[in-house]
Amino acid sequence: MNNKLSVIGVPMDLGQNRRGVDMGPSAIRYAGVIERLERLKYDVQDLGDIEISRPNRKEVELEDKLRNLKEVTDGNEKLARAVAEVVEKDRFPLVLGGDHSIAIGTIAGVANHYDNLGVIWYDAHGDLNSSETSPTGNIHGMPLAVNLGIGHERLTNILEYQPKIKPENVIIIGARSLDEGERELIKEKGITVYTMHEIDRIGMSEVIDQSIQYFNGRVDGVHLSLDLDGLDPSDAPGVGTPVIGGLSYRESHLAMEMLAEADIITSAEFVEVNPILDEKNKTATIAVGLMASLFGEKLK
Ligand code: 6HN
Ligand code: MN
Ligand code: MN
Ligand code: MN
Repeated sequence: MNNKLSVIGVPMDLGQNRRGVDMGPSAIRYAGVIERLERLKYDVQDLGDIEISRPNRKEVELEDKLRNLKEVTDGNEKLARAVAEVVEKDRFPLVLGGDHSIAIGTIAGVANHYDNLGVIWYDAHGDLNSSETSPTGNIHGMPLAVNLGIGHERLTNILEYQPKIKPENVIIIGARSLDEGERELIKEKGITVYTMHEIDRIGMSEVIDQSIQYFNGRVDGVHLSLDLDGLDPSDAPGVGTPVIGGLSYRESHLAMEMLAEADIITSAEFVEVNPILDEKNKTATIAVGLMASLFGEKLK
């Protein structure tokens, strides 16, 4: 694993309609992320937060059926440039959200440094909507589609290239809430999805083993996009779109440790931590625990 990490916070809450997730980066820092990673002997550089401009109006606005399109686009442009700079310096970008719309910027910043970037999308949702299929108009339900080149041109064309990733290089883990249009897209593009049903049947250990084997020889980097709502709300209550029946902290912890052992992750983001909806910063604390495991923390 690259021993130089750069941490970027993204106080973004405009990709959905519940306030508070913009405080995710503060909550995760408060839970001790920097110190924990330094203890693991990483050279950690905290680049602070990307500046997100607030909409100059009272009510959230739909443009082309997309909520806060301008502010979400602008924030992701800035994030993409910051992430690209980190990758160019051969450092590992670790991005703290913010709602999941920020995966548009993170992956835009990472993907053109690889021929075949693999993506693990750890989430209760597919985030494969577009304005045509979205039930909400919330851009945090769209970033995976955007990265595949599907969606509003202003979003798909960030950093002026597209698509960022190929459908055969994506693995979704933890899905249990997919909209109709998302299910159709998964079929049409042949995207690999481990739903909760499959994870229950074969176990997380096998899911991660299969994922590692699948990526082996096929990709030249793997981005982990971890939405805390992939976990069950009993473990991670501080999220805006909780879905019952999710992954436990233990399963998630195991997944991170196996990814660390295989040493395949080259960039990562942890998103959707909402301290206003949380219980005593539990979700941010769990996020930091998962990051520590991903970066190699072990008991012996
Ligand atoms: N997330 N599928 C729903 C929508 O509005 O498109 C929920 C999306 C949730 C997105 O949690 O990152
Ligand atoms: Mn998500
Ligand atoms: Mn989600
Ligand atoms: Mn551990």
